[in-house]
Amino acid sequence: MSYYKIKSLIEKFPQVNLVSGSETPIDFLENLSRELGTEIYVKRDDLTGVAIGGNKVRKLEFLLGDALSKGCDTIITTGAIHSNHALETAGAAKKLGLDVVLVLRGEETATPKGNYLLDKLVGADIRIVNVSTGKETIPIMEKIAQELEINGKKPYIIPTGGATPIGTLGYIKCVLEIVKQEKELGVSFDYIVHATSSGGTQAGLALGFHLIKPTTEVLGIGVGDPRTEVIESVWELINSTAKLLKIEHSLTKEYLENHTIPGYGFGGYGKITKEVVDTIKYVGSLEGLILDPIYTGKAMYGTVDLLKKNIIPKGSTILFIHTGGMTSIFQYDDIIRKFL
Ligand code: 5PA
Repeated sequence: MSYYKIKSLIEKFPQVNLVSGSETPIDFLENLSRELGTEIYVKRDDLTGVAIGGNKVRKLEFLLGDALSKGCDTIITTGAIHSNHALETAGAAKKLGLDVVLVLRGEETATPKGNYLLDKLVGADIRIVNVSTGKETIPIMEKIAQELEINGKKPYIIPTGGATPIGTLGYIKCVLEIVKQEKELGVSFDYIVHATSSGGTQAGLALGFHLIKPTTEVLGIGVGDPRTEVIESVWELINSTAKLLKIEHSLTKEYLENHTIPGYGFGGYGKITKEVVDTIKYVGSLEGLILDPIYTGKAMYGTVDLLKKNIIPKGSTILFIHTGGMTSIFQYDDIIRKFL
């Protein structure tokens, strides 16, 4: 399908401009490329603007566009206590003059630190709930929405990570941006590599490249969530987003099974090991680029390892998506210090 066809389909959806300067840079990582014997570039989606930046801002351009088009005035969302998504949503909602309620999974007694501290600084209404899964926060958000409605408010619920077809449009739009930047830079990426969790980033990139430039392989590196659940949610998002766009696609679940890479979760979400800290130091000392310990540090470990194992062949041109999350360094500083 042509670039312009996808562009015109996406433009029909309500959206707000949140990404600073409307696109994020792509930088060549010269020292890392020399070390790894390949051409590796980074897409600076950590610089999307709004709070501390990150991949959620792209999804929020469409999600908040949808909320505003429906006349909503209060955004409700959820995540772990240090969720990047929750902070980005709070920052973006505030910027647009909307109220925001964050339902965060954690302990009432948690010390405000990292993103939880920043959530307070952007003035979010924070409700800490002692539940362990994202699913359990759905009825809690629905109840808050009902209460708000009784008080004359118009709430809009965004699920974990903004993982909806509307949110996924943000990463299809990002594919258009990358393809345009490829032309400007005179490169063609063989591989796109990124951290995957709630699935919208991977669904948007995989569907977008499949439609616009199918020779590019999109690899989602699992960062600790159960792999089968990630594949299920990415698959569901791909199909529901294609339906929303009223288009056919020939991506298969088998493609996702081969492109959702296991083995780099290091014990699960929020677990940080020496290998992850070493990777952050390695990239930091070669490029002055700071990765985070929960998502991008693990995804970069995976990228380097896939190159070592020749699963990504040496000499390939790779675009690593820096999806943000840097503040978790300050959340997990005690653990990180142990591995310095
Ligand atoms: C997150 C997710 P997806 O959720 O789109 O798969 O993105 C994965 C991802 N990088 C990658 C960073 C920095 C992320 O924060 N974060 C979640 C959050 O609540 O912050 C959704 C889990």
